[in-house]
Amino acid sequence: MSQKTCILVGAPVQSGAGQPGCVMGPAAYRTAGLGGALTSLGHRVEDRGDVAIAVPAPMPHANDAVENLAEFVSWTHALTVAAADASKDGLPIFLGGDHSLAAGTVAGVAQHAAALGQPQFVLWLDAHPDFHALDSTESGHLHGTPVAYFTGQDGFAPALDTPTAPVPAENVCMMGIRSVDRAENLRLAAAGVTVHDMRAIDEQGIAAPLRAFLSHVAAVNGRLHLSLDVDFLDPDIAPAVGTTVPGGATFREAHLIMEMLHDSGLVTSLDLVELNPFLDLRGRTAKLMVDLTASLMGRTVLDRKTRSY
Ligand code: 5AB
Ligand code: MN
Ligand code: MN
Ligand code: MN
Repeated sequence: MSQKTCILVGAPVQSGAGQPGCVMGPAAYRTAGLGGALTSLGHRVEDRGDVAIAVPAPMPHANDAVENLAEFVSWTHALTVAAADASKDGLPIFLGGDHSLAAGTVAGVAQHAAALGQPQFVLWLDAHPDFHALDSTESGHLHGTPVAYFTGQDGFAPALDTPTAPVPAENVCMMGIRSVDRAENLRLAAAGVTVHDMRAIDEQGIAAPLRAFLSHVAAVNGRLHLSLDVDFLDPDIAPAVGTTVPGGATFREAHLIMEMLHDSGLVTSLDLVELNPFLDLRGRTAKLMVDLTASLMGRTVLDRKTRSY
């Protein structure tokens, strides 16, 4: 197993969600033992603490539904810088915070990939595609917009410029999708994002489509960002999220993805998002997210090297 330097970056963002609680996410991951789980696997861990923003002046938008736009803009700028920086020093793990943080984290890691001359890919594990722009969101909750932003779709100007290194929509692979709004559906098809919804996973399992995606990333020497939304998981095993949708990934499907990702050696950055500890049951969702991260970073049931068969 290759030893990595894991850089923990807290992103206590909750301005993009419909209800408060995600601000407690970074503390919950630390409490659930994320750092210790990584060091026990032989990795180096550097915890950079939490990113913070100054309280910004409100920013109105033509779409009246939009909430907390100024906070979204400030977080996106701050996290783009933090992510580009951390990428230089190791494998960043962003402790969310709601999913609006991925507008910044993915823009930042993609900037670093562009500097290295490598293509950036994103594996998006979520019940939702988060593919609204500011003009199409109906809820106004900006955690529903980050993929549209970091793939450079229209509908963010003049609040935000297009990222300096947008991720091509064809480099985004989504799994677990089971709640898509009409405007997102139209835009996803036009942009060419690969979407494996839960129906496809029911029919094919997760291994075949994941293997196909990973061999493509490897073939073009790509860097891979994993964005893991708690609501990708079935709410029965992961209740601590504000946007539960029934019929999510099982415990084993989620672990198998992490195990295959570990074996691929391709993951270069990670978001853990949407954990709302206020909604958790005795820390079980926080602990599950830590265990999934441990699988991603090399924890196995059997040590392959010492297997006797
Ligand atoms: B999450 C919805 N599409 O726009 C909207 O949890 C849900 O980061 C967004 O995936 C869910 O409000 C955002 C209905
Ligand atoms: Mn999401
Ligand atoms: Mn979601
Ligand atoms: Mn959510």
